[in-house]
Amino acid sequence: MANDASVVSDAAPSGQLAASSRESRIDPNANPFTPPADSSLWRKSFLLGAATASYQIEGAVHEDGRLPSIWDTFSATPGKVLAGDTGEVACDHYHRWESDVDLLASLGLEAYRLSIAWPRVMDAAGQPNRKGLDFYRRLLTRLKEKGIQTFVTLYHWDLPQHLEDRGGWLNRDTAYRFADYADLVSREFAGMVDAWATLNEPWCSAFLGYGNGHHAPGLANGRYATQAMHHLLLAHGLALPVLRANDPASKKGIVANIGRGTANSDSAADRRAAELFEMQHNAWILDPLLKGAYPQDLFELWPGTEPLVLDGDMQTIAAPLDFLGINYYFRTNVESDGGHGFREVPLEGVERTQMGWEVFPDGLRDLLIGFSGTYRNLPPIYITENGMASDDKVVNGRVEDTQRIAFLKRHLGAVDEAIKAGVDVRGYFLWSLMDNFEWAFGYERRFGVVHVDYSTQKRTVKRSAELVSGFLEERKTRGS
Ligand code: IFM
Repeated sequence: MANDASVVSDAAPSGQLAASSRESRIDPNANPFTPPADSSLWRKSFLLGAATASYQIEGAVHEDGRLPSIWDTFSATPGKVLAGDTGEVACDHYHRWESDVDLLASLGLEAYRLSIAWPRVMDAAGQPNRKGLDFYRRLLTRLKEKGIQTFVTLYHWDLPQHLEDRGGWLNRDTAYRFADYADLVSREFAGMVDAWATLNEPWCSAFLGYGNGHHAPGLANGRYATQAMHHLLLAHGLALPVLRANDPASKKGIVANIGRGTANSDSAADRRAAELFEMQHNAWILDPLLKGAYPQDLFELWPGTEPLVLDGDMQTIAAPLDFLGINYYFRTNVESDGGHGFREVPLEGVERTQMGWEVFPDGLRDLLIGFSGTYRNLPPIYITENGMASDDKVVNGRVEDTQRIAFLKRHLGAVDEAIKAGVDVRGYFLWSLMDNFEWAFGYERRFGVVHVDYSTQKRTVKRSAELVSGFLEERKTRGS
C-alpha cells in the first residue's frame, strides 16, 4: 500500500479526498483483522459501521442559533475537564461534514451512527431552528446518497442548558420536552433514518451526571441519580410512539452501556458484590425497559433512593423495542465492601488501554449470552459502540495502532461467539470514526480509527481503519 494513501483529508473543510486510492490495497491473507472463515462477520447482512456524537465532533457551538448545552457549561467550569478542553471547536465537523462523509464512504463503512444536538435544532420556546435542522438534513441526505445506513441518536448528553436551568432530568417536564423534540426531528427526517435511538447510555447521564458529578451537569446525589434515570427512561418511552407515528419504516430503540463485573474471589460475599455491580450497571436500565420494573436490589444497594414513579410510567417505559444498542468497553473486578455493597479491586498484570480500562472481550460475550437468558423479549442487538483509546501518533504520515487492531478483532470474535450461542446480534459500530472530545478527559484520549490533528484538523486514517476497510472490501467478493 502506498504510504500516502492513509492520509485522506487535509485542513480544507470541503477538501476533496483521495477516496479512490483506498480500494483493494490490503492483502486479505496478510490482514491481521480478518476474522476466521467461519465467523458470522463474513455475512454481508452483519452491518459494520462507525459512530460519533454531536458534542464530541461538531464544534460550532455558537453558530446558526445553536443554544448552549450542559456540556458547554460544564466544560467551561474550571477543573471539570482535563486541560480545560471544551467542545467549542472539537473536530470542526459542522464545517467539515462533507469531507468526513467522504472519508467514511472511502473506508467502505456500511453504517454511520451520529447524534443530533437538541440545542441546535430547537429553540427555548420549542420552535424549530431551521439552520440547525438544515445541517442534519444535508448530512443525512449525503449519507443516503453514499449508500450508508443512518443510525441516529436523539440524546447523546447535550441537554439544552435552559432545560437544566429548570431542573434538567430531575424535572419530569424534561421528559415531555424530549418527546416534543423527538416529534420535531422525526417529522423533519422521516424516511431519511434507518434506525432511531432515543438515548445514548442513560447510565452515564444519570449516574455520572447526577450521581457522582463526573459529567454534566455535575450533581452528586444518589437520589438524584435514580430520579434522573426515571425521567430519562420516561422520555424514551414517551418518544417511542411519536417516532413510530412519524417515521413508521425505521427501527426504534435505545442504547445502553453495559458493564461486566467479576468477583475478586469465590466467596459468597464477593460473588454477591459482582452481582450487585452488574445489577446497578445493567439491570437498572434493562429491567425497566424489558421487564417494566426496577430491580429491587437497587434500593438495597442504595437505600432511600426510590424515584417518584407515577401510575402508568413503567408501562410507558417498557414499550416494545425494535432493537437494543449495546455499548461495551471493559470489566470491573469487585469485592464485597464488608456491608451491602461492592468496591473495585483493580487486577494486576492485565492489558489496559489509554483510559486504564481492562481489555476483556469475554465480558461482552458473557453479557450478551446472559441477557438472552434473562430477558425473553430481548430485541435484536446492535453493538452501537466498542473500541479503545490509545496515545496514537502520526509518524511519517501513518498511525500504527496495533493494540486497537487486536482489540477490535478480539471483541468481534466475542460477538461472533455470542451469535453462535444464539444471540441475535445484527451489527457493530466502531467507537469512534475519529478522535474527538472524550468528555471529562478532553482531547487527550484518542478513540478514533481516524486520527485528528486538532491544530490543523487534518484527518489521518489509522492502520486499524485501513484493515477494517480491507476486510469489508474482501467481504464483498468472498462473503455470504
Ligand atoms: O466517548 C464515549 C461515548 O460518548 C459514549 N460511550 C463511551 C465512549 C468512550 O468513553
